[in-house]
Amino acid sequence: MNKEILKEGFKTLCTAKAMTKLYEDNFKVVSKYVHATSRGHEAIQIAAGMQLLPQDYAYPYYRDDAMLLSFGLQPYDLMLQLLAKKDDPFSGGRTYYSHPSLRDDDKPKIPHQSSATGMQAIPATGAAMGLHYRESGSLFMKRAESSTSISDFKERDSHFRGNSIVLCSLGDASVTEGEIAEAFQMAALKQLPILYLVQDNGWDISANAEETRAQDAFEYAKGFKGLEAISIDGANFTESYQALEKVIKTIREERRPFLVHAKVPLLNHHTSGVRMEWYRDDLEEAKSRDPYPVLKNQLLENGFTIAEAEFIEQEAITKVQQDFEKALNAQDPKPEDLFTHDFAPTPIVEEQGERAPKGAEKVVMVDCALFAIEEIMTKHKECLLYGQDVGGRLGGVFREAATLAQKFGDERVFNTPIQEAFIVGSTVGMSAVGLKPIVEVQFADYIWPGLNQLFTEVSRSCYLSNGKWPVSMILRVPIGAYGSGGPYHSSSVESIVTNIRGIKIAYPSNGADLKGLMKAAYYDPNPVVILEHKGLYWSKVEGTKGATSVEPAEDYILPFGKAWVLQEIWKQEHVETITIVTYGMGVHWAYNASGALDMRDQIEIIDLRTLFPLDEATIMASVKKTGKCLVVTEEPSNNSFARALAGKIQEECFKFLDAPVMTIGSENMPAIPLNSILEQTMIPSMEKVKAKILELLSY
Ligand SMILES: Cc1ncc(C[n+]2csc(CCOP(=O)(O)OP(=O)(O)O)c2C)c(N)n1
Repeated sequence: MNKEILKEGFKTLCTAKAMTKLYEDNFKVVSKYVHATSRGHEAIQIAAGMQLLPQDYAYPYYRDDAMLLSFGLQPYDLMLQLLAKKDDPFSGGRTYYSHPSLRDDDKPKIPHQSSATGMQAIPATGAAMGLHYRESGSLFMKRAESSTSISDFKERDSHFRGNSIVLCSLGDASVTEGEIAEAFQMAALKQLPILYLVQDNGWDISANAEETRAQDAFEYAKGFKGLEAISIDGANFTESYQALEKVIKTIREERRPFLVHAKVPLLNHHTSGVRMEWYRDDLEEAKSRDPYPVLKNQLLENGFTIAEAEFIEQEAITKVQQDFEKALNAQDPKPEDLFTHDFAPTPIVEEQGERAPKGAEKVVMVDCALFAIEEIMTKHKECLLYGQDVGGRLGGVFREAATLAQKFGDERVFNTPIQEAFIVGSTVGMSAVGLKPIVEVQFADYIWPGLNQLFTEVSRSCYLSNGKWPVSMILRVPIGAYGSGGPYHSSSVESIVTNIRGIKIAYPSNGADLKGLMKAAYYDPNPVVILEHKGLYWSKVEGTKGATSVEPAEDYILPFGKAWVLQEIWKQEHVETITIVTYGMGVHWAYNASGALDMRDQIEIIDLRTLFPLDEATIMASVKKTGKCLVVTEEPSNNSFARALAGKIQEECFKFLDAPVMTIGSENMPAIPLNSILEQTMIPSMEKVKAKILELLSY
């Protein structure tokens, strides 16, 4: 074993160990915010961390403070997060100790990962999938065509040429999470360059291995053909270093996934809040496996003197103490720091290009989306499209991706297994390696397994990394009821999605808007969900011809947050007027209802186009003019986005209102039944909207 490596490893272990001790000695001060330390896990963490390179991507978990030190971070850096200080290099005081996110040139890249156990496996595997795609060669061939700046790519090139790998670090108990299976499946299926490092201390929190698993991670990995696994003593630095050296070399060269199962003792508390003395019955045995004396002995066996080892340790202790004193005096964030980096700035702020070119054909809404994506993919090699059944054989169950695989190849347009969590969460990693994925869940009804990733990983990455890792992705979601889709192919989900902060949401009512918004979404550096009503895709539903549009030109782009007043009226003194605020299918119900009532000059209709950002200025100005307002939604109205909006309108326009702001939506039943009579009874219609308009007008 190389002496410098041993020395470096020992120094880092002593530093991490000294930090645990210092945190215990200063418990009152440091336990204001929760923390967990690596004590007992140091050897494997350091052995892994020392062998990663700046072009690699690392997803450490909350116990990996020793790994962070081995990347070159200083105790001071970590203590700034421990104390949630403003200059915490990871999150600016926003997230817990040892929850890193970093983009330093000289260190492995650390995309944001959440505090939810195991959930980083999917983003990490997404990053490996991104590397896999980049290495396929299709990206760089015609790079000059891309509108992404060349210097941007040059900067990234140094990371992608050669042989980056991804490290995903996990605790043993997190491996029983269902999402881990999705990640392993994809890594094995696509032979991705990722190392899953499982640190097995035999404990969940207080639940132990006997209670929580039928097999350990090493045995579990055997079920994934193509995922090679080894099991090692993670408390032995030399064994860990050498085993990882081989594994990492193999991944770098052969581009395939590995799982390293490292057995370690947990020698400190689970976290500062859950103390070992409350429930641990194995502490004596655990102490007998302490990695510290093992590594110290390895130093001595390799020619270091006791005095040299003690000197290294003493230096580490002194440094930790000094850094702590410095960190204690560091500044806290200011109240105004709360408000930064919820989103990265988008360049798309104005409507541009030709919306209705002369002589262009009228096309259905589904094709407007398809053509938008085709134009994007032609221009941008970093754009990929994946989801269930979107590949060449079918091109999407709505043919919304038809011909794309044929045009752009199976590397860029591909089917995924039925893994909504992976589809959504992998975009975090894809985006981290510089790609721009467009993904789909097949129906809004099946967004639920993906919602965890959308909320936990996708939506918070920009904010919690203090702006370092915005996630650029588009999630297409076919939504809405029509033609007896039944309880699992009809649901609306916008109230759930709009409750997730950190994402943008479009819900267009027509093809031209969909095309323009798709373009804006692509150039937006933030995550975007596009809700696409299935009943509008082909304008087959009666009264939805308006969703068909002259296809906008390639340069047409429609910014988020600009509503469309599709039916505008004058302010009137002697006639009752109302504003209808709506989106998606509601736009067609409202428009047809106002026509059927012959009240087009009494009813102003606002199509929101995007639910977030929301064009409140246009809404409020209209309601102040008309004096009455109806919000139309397809969702069951209780506790909905529409109700919340109605409340907000009421609050802001109260003095101008002649009636309460009203809402119409579906009936408040748990599901949309299959039977067509029941379906019609459940959801709104032009007739129901008509009746509601009359009720409001006569209030
Ligand atoms: C999804 C999720 N569920 C529950 C928790 C609460 N929790 C935090 S740590 C932990 C135990 C994790 O054990 P393991 O993965 O083995 O890591 P260790 O702490 O032992 O290193 C639990 C249940 C969480 N953070 N995320």
